[in-house]
Amino acid sequence: MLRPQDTATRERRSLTGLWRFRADADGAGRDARWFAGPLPDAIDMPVPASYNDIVPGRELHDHVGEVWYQTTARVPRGWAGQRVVLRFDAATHGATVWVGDTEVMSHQGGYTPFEADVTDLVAPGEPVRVTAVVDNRLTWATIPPGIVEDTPHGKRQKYMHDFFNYAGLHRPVWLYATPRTRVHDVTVVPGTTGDPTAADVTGMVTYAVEVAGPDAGAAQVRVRLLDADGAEVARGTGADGVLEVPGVHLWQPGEGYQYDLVVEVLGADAAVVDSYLQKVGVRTVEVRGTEFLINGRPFYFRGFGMHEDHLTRGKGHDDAEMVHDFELLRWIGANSFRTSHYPYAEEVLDYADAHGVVVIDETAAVGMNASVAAVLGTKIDKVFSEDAVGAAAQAAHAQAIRELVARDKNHPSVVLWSIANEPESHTPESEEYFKPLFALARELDRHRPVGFVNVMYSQADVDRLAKYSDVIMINRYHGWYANTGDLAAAEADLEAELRLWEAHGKPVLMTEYGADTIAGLHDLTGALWSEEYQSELLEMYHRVFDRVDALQGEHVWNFADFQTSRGIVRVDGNKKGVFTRDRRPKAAAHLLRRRWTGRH
Ligand code: BDP
Repeated sequence: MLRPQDTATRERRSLTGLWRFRADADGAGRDARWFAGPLPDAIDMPVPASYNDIVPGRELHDHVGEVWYQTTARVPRGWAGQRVVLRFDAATHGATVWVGDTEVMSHQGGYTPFEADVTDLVAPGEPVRVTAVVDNRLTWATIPPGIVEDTPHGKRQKYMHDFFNYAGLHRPVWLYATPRTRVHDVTVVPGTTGDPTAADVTGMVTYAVEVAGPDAGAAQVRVRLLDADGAEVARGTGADGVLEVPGVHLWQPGEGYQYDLVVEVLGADAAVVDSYLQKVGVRTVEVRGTEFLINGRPFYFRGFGMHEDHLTRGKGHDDAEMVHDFELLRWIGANSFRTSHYPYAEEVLDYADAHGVVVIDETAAVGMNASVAAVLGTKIDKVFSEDAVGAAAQAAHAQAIRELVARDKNHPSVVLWSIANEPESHTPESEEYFKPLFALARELDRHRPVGFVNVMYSQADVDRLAKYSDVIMINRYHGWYANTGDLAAAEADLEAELRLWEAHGKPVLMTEYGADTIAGLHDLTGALWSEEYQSELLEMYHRVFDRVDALQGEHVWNFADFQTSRGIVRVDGNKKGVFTRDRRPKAAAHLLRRRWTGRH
């Protein structure tokens, strides 16, 4: 799905700012038609932001069910005759939207965009009322899954994953205008002829353009590829084709060189009807034996599993926080991260593209594991069954994969899809559930490797899903959840385990390793939760990593401390960050910086 843009033929208006807001725990608003007029008894709520921590107290923090958002926007006068679209970059986890009194769309899935053509419902120059009801409930039909319990004390949301169920309008909302006949979608697949490591490489950019609208049938497509200085390096006509770029400037880790593909729809008189600008990074990705190759060269992942998580705003996108997080990644010497455990804001991927940061892009399929759930305090009997994660979840999961690939397919930073984090993967039921989902991801994108992240409860000797993955991604907590405090035993077990995974003959990535650490707690006797223990544990892992050839990457869990649900194994959230929640370094940050940059 294309992002809104300002071009010669397109214009967008951001609806971010303060919206009117009201919680609706009893679900009264739909019957009472709260969309049909000014939202009654509303408070101010910033968009984008999670609503949970804006108001002090438990009520909104622990709210289960629907909340209402409303704003009024004026449609620019200049949009007369254009097609007008209303787009939400995300509503977590589901939403229904009205324009004026008319319901225009519903969407499930908290981290991907959705939009509706509202041309007939708006008048250029006039104000329009936009109302959205957003539902934070997680059930056995949602990704991620959860359980809503009706108790004598009210509704309670249980979930099996380890991050707080922040909700609301987390990303920008847009009104935008396009010509009626327009570029509907663009797909680019970059490649090279021959060896991408050669001195003079020819880039091959395969493109496909979809045109929609009343005159789509007669429309012509023209594409021009411009280099970063604006010079045209290739052009093509027709809705699809291949552009050759001799002496191509490759996109690479650490250098986010991108071309601009100017896509134009031409009318009968060859006049430009619509133009859209698609960034293109030319790079190749390949798994060969135990190596992960970017542009034909082995790439070793250094970085983190992260979270979209900040004080006050929760999962709300913010450019200042985003750029600061990327600057911290640069400071520490990270070259990559995983969008654990859901698709991040598109702004994040754009930034990664532009700065050569490598991304493992993950769906929101997390918490499909009874053993992990038990550690976090929720008991479930059988995860993969019709009473829990069954056909309904699988359909939602397939849709989540479709929407992720549709949104992120053109990002050069994305080199690997992760279709789930830590599902149970040793039972026949889990294999039956996942087999079609791996096939779907491969069918949707034939050019990127696909994998999932394995959990410690489904080790190499029993796991049934690694065979469907191009890359082995594992999260391991030797020295924390296993061999707690005993780093010598942990070191032996970790190495033994990695040797088993190595036998698969595929690249192995450690996608999580770490220890909870209270910033400022110091101890010289190996005390858990101390800054010293976190550093010692990471050093132990690094010794092992440097002995195992198939190991192609290390992502520490986590970049920063983050909020979770209440529980006796969490102290104001998960403290495995190497930065605190307000981004101050723990001792481990300096250790990682030394390892990853060679600086002392
Ligand atoms: C893994 C999960 C991650 C948790 C982490 C932990 O993938 O979401 O936060 O462990 O326990 O199970 O800290």
